[in-house]
Amino acid sequence: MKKFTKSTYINWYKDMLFWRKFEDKLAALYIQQKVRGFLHLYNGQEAVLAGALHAMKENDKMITAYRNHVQPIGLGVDPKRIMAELLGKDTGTSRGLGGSMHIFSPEHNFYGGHGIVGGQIPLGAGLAFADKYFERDGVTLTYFGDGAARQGSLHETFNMAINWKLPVVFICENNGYAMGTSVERTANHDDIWKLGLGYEMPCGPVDGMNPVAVAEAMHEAIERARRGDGPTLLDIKTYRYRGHSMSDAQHYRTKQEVEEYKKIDPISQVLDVIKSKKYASEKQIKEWDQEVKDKVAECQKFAEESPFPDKQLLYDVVYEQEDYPFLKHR
Ligand SMILES: Cc1ncc(C[n+]2csc(CCOP(=O)(O)OP(=O)(O)O)c2C)c(N)n1
Ligand SMILES: [Mg+2]
Repeated sequence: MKKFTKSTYINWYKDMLFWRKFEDKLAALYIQQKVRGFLHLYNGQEAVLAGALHAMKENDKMITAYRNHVQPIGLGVDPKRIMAELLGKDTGTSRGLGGSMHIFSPEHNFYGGHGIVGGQIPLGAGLAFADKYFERDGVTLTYFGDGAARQGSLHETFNMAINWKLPVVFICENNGYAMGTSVERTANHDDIWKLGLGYEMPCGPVDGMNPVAVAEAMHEAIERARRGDGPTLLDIKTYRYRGHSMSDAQHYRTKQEVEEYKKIDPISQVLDVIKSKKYASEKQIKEWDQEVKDKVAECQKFAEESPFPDKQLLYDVVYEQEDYPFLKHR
């Protein structure tokens, strides 16, 4: 695996801070009703992405649920286009037609962006199947929440994926809650990784607040898949600071609980390493913070100044099949 060097920590700090501030800006734009519909933010979970990117290689793919704005940024999609998508603009990744939950960019190996809980789990195995079938190098990182772990589709997919030794890593981003329901309330035990045991699938828990721990676990799982030894299930214990979505009043948890997790915040942990190892001066850190702010402002400016798509686009992206059998009965 690539080593954890000074530049690893510096890049992690700058990237994770950018992702967080980018999403803080989205929250503000949501309150101004410039972002419409649902908005599920990633604040607190950034180490899960930072660690994964460290372990991924060029042809590896990612698929996730609706908490999906920063993963494509990590994979190289222009963040200006993502913000534009959220504002429904023509310059967005899907010309403004997908919105928050549906970021998609196969050119960057990002396959969405899925609103049906657990719906992306079989799709992720399908992407991995295609790579195996066509003898292409590539591992698919398939993310889902703790709430999706009890879906039947997960079990059907696990069975096939281990049986066929598909090059996939199943990653449960266990943030403790499915909307307002805690993991403890939905099952007999809260160690989701144990679901892998029944399939004899390598599995285990991972500290999701620390990008080093995530990168190490991901590396092992990704390389296992790449050499043909099949899937792994990682139960990455993380936490989201914001509500499930912007319309969540959060009556199901206490403010103290959120504060406890902020003490082990991934960005602060990385910054502590930078400071203790003297990788950068206070002045340098302040400059990075300013760079991040400017970059977010640039995204906002681009998104706000972009036009909405022309109404004609609505007619271009739906179709009526002339010989559809039921049409003649209307
Ligand atoms: C099949 C299905 N059932 C219910 C919902 C409504 N719903 C949206 S998000 C969610 C909770 C999912 O929680 P989790 O998988 O833990 O993901 P997190 O939001 O914590 O990232 C539910 C029940 C849905 N979108 N799809
Ligand atoms: Mg959850």
